[in-house]
Amino acid sequence: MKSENILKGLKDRDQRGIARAISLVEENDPLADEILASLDDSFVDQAMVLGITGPPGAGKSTLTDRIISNYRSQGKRVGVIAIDPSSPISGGAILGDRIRMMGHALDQDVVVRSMATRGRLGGLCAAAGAAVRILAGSGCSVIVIETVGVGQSEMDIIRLADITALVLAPGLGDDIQAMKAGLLEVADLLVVNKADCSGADTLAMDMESIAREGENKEQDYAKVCKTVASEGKGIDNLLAAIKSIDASHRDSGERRARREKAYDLEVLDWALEMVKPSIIEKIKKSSHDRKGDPRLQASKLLDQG
Ligand SMILES: Nc1nc2c(ncn2[C@@H]2O[C@H](COP(=O)(O)OP(=O)(O)OP(=O)(O)O)[C@@H](O)[C@H]2O)c(=O)[nH]1
Ligand SMILES: [Mg+2]
Repeated sequence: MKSENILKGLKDRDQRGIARAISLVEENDPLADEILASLDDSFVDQAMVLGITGPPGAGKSTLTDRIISNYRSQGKRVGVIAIDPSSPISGGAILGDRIRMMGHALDQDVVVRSMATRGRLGGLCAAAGAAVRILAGSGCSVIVIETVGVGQSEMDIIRLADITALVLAPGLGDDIQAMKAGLLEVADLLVVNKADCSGADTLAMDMESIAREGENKEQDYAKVCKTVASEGKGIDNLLAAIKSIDASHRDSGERRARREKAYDLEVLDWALEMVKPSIIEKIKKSSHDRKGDPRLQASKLLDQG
């Protein structure tokens, strides 16, 4: 696709144009600057970025699918960035997410983008941040980032979201315990999905008490919502909770504070991307004997200016 066609496609909100634009920015293509400059920043400012995180199999994609339907019935255009922790070669999870969102495949106002965490050259935050901008700039007023909450890059990426929902489900075992601590800190909302399964009430009660503990900390009270994503139950209530959190974050300045932090994170990620090639070049050129402390060698390399 030629550059003017990509820019036109983006302007026309054409799915292929948007997909191509995201790929080019991800690849740090020379056209990236032009693409990003063509976007309407006011759309980016207004859009709501919703993070959906939680352990594998909790029902994040099924829930996202329902969330899309609900926002679509309100006439909103929706973007989805599905972060895929699997290898880009297997493609398993990507396919799974695509299939689960197939109900929206023909809808021009639902734009789904998968992004692999492994085997990528660039930083995930940089790429996802750019994708958020492109989706928002092409008219998506809600952008969902779905990510499994493990690993540092995935924890970082959730900081791009204005509001984060942690999705849990009964019967997922000890994994939840292990990941809960870190994820709870970033969650504005706790979703107990698979409320039709046994153990859901206990899990919800546990979450309620954890959320109440949170009340004493600096963070806000995290609300607990029960859902049966596979049957579309509890979604209205969940979206009402999201709406009220969004409104209070806008009032309190929390939304702005989060956006500022996210912005800095993206700048850092891009800056690291940009210095990496020159450092690799320096390592290649330097005539060191590969003895002694590599850390010292690194600082010598950087001191060379
Ligand atoms: N019983 C029941 N099953 C559900 C519910 N929601 C989702 N499921 C099923 O749970 C399985 C996992 O759902 P996904 O939406 O793929 O879960 P996920 O969190 O996106 O999984 P990963 O992307 O692999 O991390 C699927 O077989 C769904 O049909 C629910 O509310 N109740
Ligand atoms: Mg999924």
